[in-house]
Amino acid sequence: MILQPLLDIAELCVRRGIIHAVIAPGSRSAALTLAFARHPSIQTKVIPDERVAAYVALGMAQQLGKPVVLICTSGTAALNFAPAVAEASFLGVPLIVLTADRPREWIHQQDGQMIHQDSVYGKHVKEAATLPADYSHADSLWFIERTMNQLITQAEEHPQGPVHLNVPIREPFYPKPQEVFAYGSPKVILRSSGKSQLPLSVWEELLEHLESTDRVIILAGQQVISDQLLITLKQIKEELGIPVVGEILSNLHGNFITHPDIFLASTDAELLEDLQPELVISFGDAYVSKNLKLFLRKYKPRYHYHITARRELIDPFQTLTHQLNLEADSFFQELLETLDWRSFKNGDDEPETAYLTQWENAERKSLQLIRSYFQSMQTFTEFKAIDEVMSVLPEHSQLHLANSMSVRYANFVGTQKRIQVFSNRGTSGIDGCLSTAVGAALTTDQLVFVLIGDVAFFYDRNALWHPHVPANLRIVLINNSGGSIFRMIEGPRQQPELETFFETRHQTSARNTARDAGLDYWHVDSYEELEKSLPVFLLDDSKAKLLEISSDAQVNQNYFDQFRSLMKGI
Ligand SMILES: Cc1ncc(C[n+]2csc(CCOP(=O)(O)OP(=O)(O)O)c2C)c(N)n1
Repeated sequence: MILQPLLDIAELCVRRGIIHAVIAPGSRSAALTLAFARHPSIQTKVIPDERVAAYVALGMAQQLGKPVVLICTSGTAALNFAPAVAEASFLGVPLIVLTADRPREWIHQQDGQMIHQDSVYGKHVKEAATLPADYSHADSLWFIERTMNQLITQAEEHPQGPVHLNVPIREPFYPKPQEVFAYGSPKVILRSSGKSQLPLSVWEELLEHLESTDRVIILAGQQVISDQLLITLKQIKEELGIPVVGEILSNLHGNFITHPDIFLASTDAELLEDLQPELVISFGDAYVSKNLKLFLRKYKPRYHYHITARRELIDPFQTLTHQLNLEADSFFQELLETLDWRSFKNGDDEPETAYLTQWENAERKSLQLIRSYFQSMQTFTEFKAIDEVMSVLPEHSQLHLANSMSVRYANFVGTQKRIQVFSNRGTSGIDGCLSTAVGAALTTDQLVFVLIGDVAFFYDRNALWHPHVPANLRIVLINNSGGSIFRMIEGPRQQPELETFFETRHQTSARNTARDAGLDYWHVDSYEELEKSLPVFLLDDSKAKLLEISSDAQVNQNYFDQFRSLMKGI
């Protein structure tokens, strides 16, 4: 039966500029599926594995900066969206999750595909609502329209995030041939808010703190950064002598300090004291570097301002003194203009750069260290193989870094190129790294590279099991036959259970997966083979590709240990 209000949900999404939907098949959700599938302005992708579908939607929404709709049937289908919903929540990605449900009087009545779906995602959605199972009363229609407008607004407002609409549907599920299938005219209700302004006293206090010390750093967490903000940060560095520090996931693209994970591993207390800030201004999301966290927790700044739209106080270094609910672009622009004007007024032409020089020296030493480490390495290791791959990535491509060692190795190597780098660091799960990259590749024309370990890859193999695998996807599979991170970190590596209980060693190759999914495939285990395959792997042609790089876990461990002791001596 056609449920007009559900057709109108699709129409409302279009009216609010939401035109992408990822659908996992099911019968109870048929009304939702048809509403979105038949709408001429909506682009749909059908993905049977709900966990994959949700991560693909996450990858798409992250690219678009707009919500993507996710649809599934009732029961455990809805639970399988949960990992990606949690990631979207912590990463700040907008998703509109529509789950079909049985009407609530059927719970515990031994009917199939029925679980507790009300608020099934808990605190991982910005808002959740369940519709009444009645689609005819005028008040129901008013509620549905208003609620859907509210959910879209919630998903889009910063910090963006997922929202959930649970939709109880009674049989019959499918329209009869003679039924009229026509979209209505749902009302768009917009909620708007003005630009938030910092109270003058807070602004004055910040300026006072800034002007009382030369030891200020700007710290950039994970984010997609705007070109305008990059220009502003460069000016802040050059005109005010303030170091701008980040990681590969901060997307600073050269010119800044991006290897703190190397030089902050140093055991030289004098160096670390020299780098200790008085004032930190941070923005963006999570950091990969443990060394950065340990450094700031030990060498604490006196003041720490964090710029974010989030309501929770965010204090990963246990140093937070102020959190400002502002947009980073305009905040740093205003900061630059104000400080420039004040130093001009005071006749300070040249900025004090001694502190900046200390950070830049540490950065330079880190780059020298990693270059000479790779130059002297003849043996085949995954770390150097990753360096070689990263050195040939084309400008204006994307790099998705899977959790585990991939994101860590890549953070050590870094990049100076204009490559957008992404990673599921909201919750750091290994379960949807490939699917997220597939979603991104479906949404951009750029080449999308994903650097991924074998456990994360095989775990998420269904990312390639649907008809939408895009030609611009390039998978670099770092196969060391297990979860090697466990032999890199203190704790598991010392246990006799390492291989069986932590690494989960295996002998699986991706050859058959590549064949099943119709990907071009190469397997390499030497630098010669890697160099030979890279030019073809990089070709921007009509087929997705998988490059499997095999290496020995013990050898990788030995060389990584060597790198670690080099870092300590920096
Ligand atoms: C969903 C989920 N389950 C378990 C973990 C814990 N975990 C972190 S890394 C890892 C192993 C990853 O192995 P692999 O992808 O081969 O990468 P490598 O360690 O070899 O770099 C595991 C199981 C996790 N992060 N996410």
